[in-house]
Amino acid sequence: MHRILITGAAGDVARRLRPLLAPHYLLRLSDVRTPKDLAPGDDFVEADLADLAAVARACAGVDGIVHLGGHSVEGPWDAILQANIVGCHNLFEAARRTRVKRVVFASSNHAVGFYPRRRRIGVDAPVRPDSRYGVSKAFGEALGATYAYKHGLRVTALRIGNVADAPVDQRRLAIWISPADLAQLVRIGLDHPDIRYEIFYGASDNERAWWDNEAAFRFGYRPQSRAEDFRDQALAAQEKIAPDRIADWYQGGAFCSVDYDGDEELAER
Ligand code: 15L
Repeated sequence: MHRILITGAAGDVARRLRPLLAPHYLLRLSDVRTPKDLAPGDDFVEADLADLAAVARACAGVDGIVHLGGHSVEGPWDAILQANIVGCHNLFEAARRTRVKRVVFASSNHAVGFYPRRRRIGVDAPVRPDSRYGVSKAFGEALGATYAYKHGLRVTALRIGNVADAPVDQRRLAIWISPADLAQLVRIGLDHPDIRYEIFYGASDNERAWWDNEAAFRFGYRPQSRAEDFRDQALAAQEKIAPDRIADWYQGGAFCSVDYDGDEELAER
């Protein structure tokens, strides 16, 4: 991979990833808003993901795409529909039309958020989205598989936990990923010769992990960061958060408890 496009370039994850990817690729950036830290000479194409022609202009001439764009938390259906359903379809379709070779799609742990924390899941577990946002990420994973097997794109979906400099609470001790480890996974998706369609969990080397990331390890992922190194500060921060029966039970946390009117009895498996 030589020239890559990063969508959602004005967002927080892109801000952390850009300096880690810049030594290895020529970066083109795209977003609906201009990144605050854009430097003179940066290759930036403004594009709304809901506008296929604009997305195709952003994709023209790149070898690979890191698709971070879209709505990054739960939101009203129309916002999710435009940014993450229509927008994700436009991204894959524009990639196909402009003959991009690879897409790394930022999926999310919320595609499987309704598994209980006591259960360890691999990438083959059926999706259990915890929100409209989680459903849109499951949709993106499904779309990626279609474009991989039908149209020959090489696609990697990363079910990202939480990207930050350090885990900020107890749940994040299980799902945190450092920017450097995320960059490592992105680079596997962009460059590994055997990628056709893969799902990896975007997590660091976390003792409390709920996910079996064997698939990523097979492709050479060797996370360097460990959530447990930040245990004391994360647990101290947790003390200040009110207990929540639903959020504390399920992997997706508060995404599960918002609007919850499901069974009184929580899922054991
Ligand atoms: C996500 O998918 C979100 O993009 C991020 O903002 C966090 O909420 C993260 O999940 C999380 O689960 O902590």
